Amino acid sequence: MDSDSTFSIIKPDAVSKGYAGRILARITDAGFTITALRMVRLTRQQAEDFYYVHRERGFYRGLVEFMSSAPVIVMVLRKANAVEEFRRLIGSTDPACADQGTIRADFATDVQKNAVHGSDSPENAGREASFFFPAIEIF
Ligand code: 3AN
Repeated sequence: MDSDSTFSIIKPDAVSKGYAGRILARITDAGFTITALRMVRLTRQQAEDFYYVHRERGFYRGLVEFMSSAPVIVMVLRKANAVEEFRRLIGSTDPACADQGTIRADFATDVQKNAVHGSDSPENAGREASFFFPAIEIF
């Protein structure tokens, strides 16, 4: 995956509260193109595998539980400098610290139920996108 793509998840909290449409509008209004999208309910095993890098962290069990608790929307997004631009759009991990007008400031509940995921590097974006989408399903 090139550096102009990133991977995102609209998390169970935001999907359950009916925020998905408004979050997608924020994303496309900010100039991102959606190049892949699907709604999926993660199994516990899939959530464990996706967040494997965090397996030693105290919040790992709770995170796996939360991410497999209800459907999510997974997607690949395209824009120049996508990873950095998207992380700016979503704001800090903890919504209490997120800048005004960011997606997490407006839609997240707390540091775990923080509405959206955005990849932290182009390498991880490629790894995370391929976890959900074969190359033929990324337009
Ligand atoms: P980000 O998603 O902003 O890159 P990471 O990669 O540090 O943040 O954390 C991955 C996910 O783990 C977060 N999106 C959040 O759901 C959860 N998380 C991170 N820090 C905490 C924490 N201190 N307590 C509970 N959950 C957390």
